[in-house]
Amino acid sequence: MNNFYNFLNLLKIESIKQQQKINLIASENYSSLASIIYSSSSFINKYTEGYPFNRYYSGCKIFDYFENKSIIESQLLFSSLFSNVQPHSGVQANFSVFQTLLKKNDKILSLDLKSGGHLSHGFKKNFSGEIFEIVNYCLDKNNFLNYNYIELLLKKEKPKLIIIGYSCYQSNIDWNYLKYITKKQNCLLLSDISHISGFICSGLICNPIKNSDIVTSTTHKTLRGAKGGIILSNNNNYFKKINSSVFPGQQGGCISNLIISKYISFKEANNFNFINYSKQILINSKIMLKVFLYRGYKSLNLDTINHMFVIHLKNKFSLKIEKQLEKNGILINKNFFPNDNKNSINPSAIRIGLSAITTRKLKNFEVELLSNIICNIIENNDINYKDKINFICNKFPIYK
Ligand code: DSN
Repeated sequence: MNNFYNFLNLLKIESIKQQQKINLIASENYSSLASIIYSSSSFINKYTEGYPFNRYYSGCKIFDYFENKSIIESQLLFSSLFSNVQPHSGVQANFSVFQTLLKKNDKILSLDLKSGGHLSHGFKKNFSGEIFEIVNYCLDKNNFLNYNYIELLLKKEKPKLIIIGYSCYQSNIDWNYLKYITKKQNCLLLSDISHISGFICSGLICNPIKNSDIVTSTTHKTLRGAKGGIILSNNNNYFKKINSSVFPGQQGGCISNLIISKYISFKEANNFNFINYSKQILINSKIMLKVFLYRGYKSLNLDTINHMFVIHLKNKFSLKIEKQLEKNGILINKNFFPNDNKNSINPSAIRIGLSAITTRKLKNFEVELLSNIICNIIENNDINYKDKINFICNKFPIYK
């Protein structure tokens, strides 16, 4: 009994912590109360192996209805002909795509981890790096994609698949041109839009669905939903194969309660208010980056077209800065800078994302204030902004 109450206490402490911190972690956000309620519904008890109207257990009728709704809503949201909403995560979505398109030892061309690639895009300690042959492209000296260089690698290496989509890229991606050069070389194109899917369904970043063989995304970053993954495609050669790669290829039963919760977030994102939300993230992100640049910091580029940017810390240690900011109530994550010669525990940069604080409705004035506070903390480790951050957090509650 005692333990039970302690657990409840820990949950309460976590909620209070979330409320009392400014969260600038680019891969996090706050899903709506509706989405939380559905994610903790009684479907947590239900096994639902299979697909709508074709399950391996009985009693799935109501879930069939919800999964179908979730599929249709995500297709509407991303203008896709096919959607699989079952992947437990973005990594599992990517692995299902690999299983659909590739065989063991096939060659993948992907951005290296330090330049903004993802673990599941072929990092050598990840399963993707173990079972496929990985060739990396990197960014040019100004930290932009270099399409000529990618084309050269496509010709030289003849990969079976190229992965486009990154964990910290601030600039536009020319998917039309990428489709053109990959088709010429008979290379398949996977777009992993995990970080920017909210911008894509808001129409602020172009939708790569027509230019990609398959698209994957997580559902909890700019899309602001329950934690999970999704796979989309317009190529009907793959629909059946993707489904069988997800189940039974990669997973058994899906997490039913989260699929219903995903439906709620797709529905919420399919709304004019969500477009305004995405527009405000972009405004906030540009304001904060501008302050950093004005204060003499270097970012990947001089602008950002999405919710995030990376800041080089010059001679400071990111591990120390992360702790200094957290002590003052601000959460960020340490990040590599392209060609970083430091290790992943203490890389040269930090990554900042504005989606979570925009959900809390912080706008231009507060974001500029906060940006200067962050720079002051980075530059002076004795400074104390705890009260100010507390004040901002109280003024902008996560849930009203
Ligand atoms: N590593 C996560 C991110 O922060 O981008 C994605 O898995």
